[in-house]
Amino acid sequence: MFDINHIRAQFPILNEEVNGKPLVYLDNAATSQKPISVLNAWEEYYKTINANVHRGIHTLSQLATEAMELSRQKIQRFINAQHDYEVIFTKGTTEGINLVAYALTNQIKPNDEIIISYLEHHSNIVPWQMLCERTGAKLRVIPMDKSGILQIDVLEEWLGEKTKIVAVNQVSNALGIVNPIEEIIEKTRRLSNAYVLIDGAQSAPHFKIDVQKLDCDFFVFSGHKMYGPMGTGILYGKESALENLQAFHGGGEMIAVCSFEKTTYAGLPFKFEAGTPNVGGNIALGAAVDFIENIGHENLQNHENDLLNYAQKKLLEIDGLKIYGEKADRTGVVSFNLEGAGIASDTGMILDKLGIAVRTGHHCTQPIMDFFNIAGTVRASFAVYNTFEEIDILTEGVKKAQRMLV
Ligand code: C6P
Repeated sequence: MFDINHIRAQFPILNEEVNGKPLVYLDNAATSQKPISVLNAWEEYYKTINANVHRGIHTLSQLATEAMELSRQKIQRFINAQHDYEVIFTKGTTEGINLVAYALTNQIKPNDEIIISYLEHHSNIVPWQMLCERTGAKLRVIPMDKSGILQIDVLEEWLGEKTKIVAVNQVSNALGIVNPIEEIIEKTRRLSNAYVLIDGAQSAPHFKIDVQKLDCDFFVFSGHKMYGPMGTGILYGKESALENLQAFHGGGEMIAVCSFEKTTYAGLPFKFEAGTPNVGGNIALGAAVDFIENIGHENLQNHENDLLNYAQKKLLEIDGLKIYGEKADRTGVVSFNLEGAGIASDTGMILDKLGIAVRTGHHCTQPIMDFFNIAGTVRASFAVYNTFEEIDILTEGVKKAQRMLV
């Protein structure tokens, strides 16, 4: 049974008022709100077992270590990784991608190729550009059509011996478009020996993820977008792919033996977890996984699809409103502009006065904005606690903005 009132009751922030109006939080692609169970898990850790992990013989350290490793196992099951040591705790998607891009450096030669797509967030563009600068490799970008659909046929021609990594997102944060990653992975496997990295920042909060079925080498996502705490994230890597990577950060816990002459590295996952981790955050991320699994992926996805369809229908009733990527398969996001209403942030500011939180601007995807020849969009993005009434409030707010601005 999907009970929206029961779900909303778990999010204290949803009772807040903003600018004297009940909060309508539609900026979930930027970060989701956190349920009580996640807040409690975090607080309980600090109140009862706060200690450093993997370092102490004393009881608290062991309890903290057990709790964090339990969370790693939950995340392993959540994404269906084969081993828990394939799950690396990070600060978020950005750190996960930077880690892989840096740690691949010694495997890349001048004129090797790295393939990304037009629909990437800056986090899945810039680390690869930096890798190209370090190594002399070339960046190739899968083009898209006017609807925002990736033209993946080019891969038949592009993939080959020179391709070293294909890095694409499963869902675009700017437009909500669901990309055909299964086909991209199949082509990559058939035509090259390249690694595949999937940026799952916008898919992990919405879809059931099965990294073994996908057969990707790396899958990265952020905890804070899936009801977990800020400053948490996951890099999944297939054991063989992770073993091939050079170390990223050097420091405590990532060594086997350290001397001034030579240091050898610890095994997985510790080789990639230098320094004291975000123990409380990582434990609370496990509670976020429980929250999603208690609702059930099917319930969550059905509700979010209904919200998206309803929002699209209501917003398109407004004359002069254009949705970007309207014709593509999408999830969780409606990105739009009002004709003649000036810049997107003007609409965003009016919505904010009405208690409605949306994101405006380029959404860290400037190439997509350049493609559509716009400076930005207004983006409403949904989570499982959003309601149809909130979409009605958004629609009325957008109409009001149109009356004021056009
Ligand atoms: N997108 C948005 O409002 P971090 O900041 O590391 O948690 O996630 C980076 C990132 C990478 N890839 C995709 C597809 C993303 O959507 C994001 C974060 C937020 O759209 C903040 S810019």
